[in-house]
Amino acid sequence: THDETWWKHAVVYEIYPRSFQDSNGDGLGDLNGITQRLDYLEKLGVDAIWIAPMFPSPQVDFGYDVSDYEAVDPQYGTLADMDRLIQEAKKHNIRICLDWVVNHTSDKHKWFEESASSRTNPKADWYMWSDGKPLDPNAPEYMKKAAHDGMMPPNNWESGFGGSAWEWVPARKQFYYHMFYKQQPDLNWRNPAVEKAMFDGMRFWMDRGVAGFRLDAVPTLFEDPQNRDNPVLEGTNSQGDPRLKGIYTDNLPEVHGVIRRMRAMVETYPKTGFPGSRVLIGETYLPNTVELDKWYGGQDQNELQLPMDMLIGFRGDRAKLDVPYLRRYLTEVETEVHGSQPLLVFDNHDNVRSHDRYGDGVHDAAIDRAIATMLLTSKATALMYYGEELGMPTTTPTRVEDVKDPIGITGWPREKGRDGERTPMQWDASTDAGFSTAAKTWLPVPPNYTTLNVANEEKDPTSLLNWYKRLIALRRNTPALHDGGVVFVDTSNTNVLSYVRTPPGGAKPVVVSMNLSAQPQTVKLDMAAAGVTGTKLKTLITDVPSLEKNDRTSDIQLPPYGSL
Ligand code: TEU
Repeated sequence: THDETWWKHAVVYEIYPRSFQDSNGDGLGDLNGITQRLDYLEKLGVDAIWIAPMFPSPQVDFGYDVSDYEAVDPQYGTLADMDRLIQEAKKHNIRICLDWVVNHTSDKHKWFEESASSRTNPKADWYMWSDGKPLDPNAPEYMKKAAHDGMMPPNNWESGFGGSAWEWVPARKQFYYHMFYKQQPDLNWRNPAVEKAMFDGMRFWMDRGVAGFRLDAVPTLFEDPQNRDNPVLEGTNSQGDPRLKGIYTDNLPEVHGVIRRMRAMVETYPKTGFPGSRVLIGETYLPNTVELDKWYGGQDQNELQLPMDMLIGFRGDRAKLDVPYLRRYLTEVETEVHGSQPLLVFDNHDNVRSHDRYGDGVHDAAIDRAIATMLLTSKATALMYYGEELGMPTTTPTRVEDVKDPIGITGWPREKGRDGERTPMQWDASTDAGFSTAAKTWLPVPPNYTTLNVANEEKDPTSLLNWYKRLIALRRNTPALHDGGVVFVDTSNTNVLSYVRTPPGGAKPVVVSMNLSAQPQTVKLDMAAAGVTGTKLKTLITDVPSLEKNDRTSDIQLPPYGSL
């Protein structure tokens, strides 16, 4: 039934709870704030929200360091607030997905405190403990820096957030492994008790009506049991340490067993709340469709419904809307992974916003609309990030003393951290952009909030917000935009991305065309190449006023970054 596969073609909206809406004037967003904004989300047309971690946490990594998986951080509210959010969201037809941090816990989690207390306690094997090796004067600096009592880390593994991935604990005279900050010790997934504890936590939330999980940093669950050194590549990483190839720390095949068991557990768990399957979304960052296919479970389709690959766009990098590349990419995700449901994502809380990655400073508004067009006219499930629908800017701190993200503090000035993409949501032109009433918000509101905000965009028929709303509504009501095949046409044109979507069962095909260049283009749409003959076009949506009534398939004048 339609409900069974609600997550296919859905629009999933990521909320960074710290920055969405503050309901109690402390300068931090909270769960009641999200509840207050459900009307907005429903009108936008989202099917589900994914809330970044709102569990109790020392907030070293702003919630990605969880100290209790079965409660709510008092900064964000109470369990009763969460229950109410789930119930209220349901009235708005919105499902709630949680961010399940599977790779590691906080070092303040009671599991870790127990595990770190001795080598013999009942949780001694819940984390990745290892003896050190004697100090080697030729070892790289980052390994020597981690030495204690004349002992160095067991190998060269690096934390993704800088320095050695090993931290010494005097009580055990051993090191523990942390893929991220040292306050985020990695769990030992070879221990069945760990799997059980994490699955129990998922059941706790499913009982409360949660409709799915986004699995954080899931490719790094397993490490080489022999602790072999990762191969050293040329050059240095963003923290200035040697670059390594993570063959012994990343994407180990054992992870797929866990995911298969998790999928089966989630699927067979008694239904609560909403009809339809619960969804597993994976933060998988996959390099190619061969790897992507494995995370779906290949032929069996028994792993993640929605692994994300992020081939489009990446942290910090200025990116180009390269038409041949996009054509290849979209073809691959739609056709080469056993008919799986693709997931498209441009923005999240770890990467410079697409507005800034792709913007050229001249055509930013049209570029934002073209990105929305691509996101919402593919058959993919669309993952979007709060503020993306407004064209909110990335506001990176300019002084190290203002930085909140520890990556930015340790990496300054080479790496300025992720604060820029986490600024408060811009609701209106009042104090703190309507986000809060506090004298000081946790991150400053970008100065353009007085003009760029929800209230203004709601009033402006040409705004990005209204473009998103119209596209989401159109996609919902147009079978060709969410089912059936795709044929790319005019593939010799390297400036214009055009495709025909042909739904099964005789519904009308839809053609999408975007000029992804800064020069005007004359477009010819070879509909016959897509097997569509003898038709006149009828415009469904365009941001080019002169094409509102277009019925031609040739001689179409598309201005820079125009969408039809
Ligand atoms: O990110 C995992 C991840 O792969 C990061 O290394 C990401 O590449 C990095 O943030 C880019 O600078 C997840 C969360 O999304 C991130 O916010 C957390 O900090 C991280 O896990 C640790 O839990």
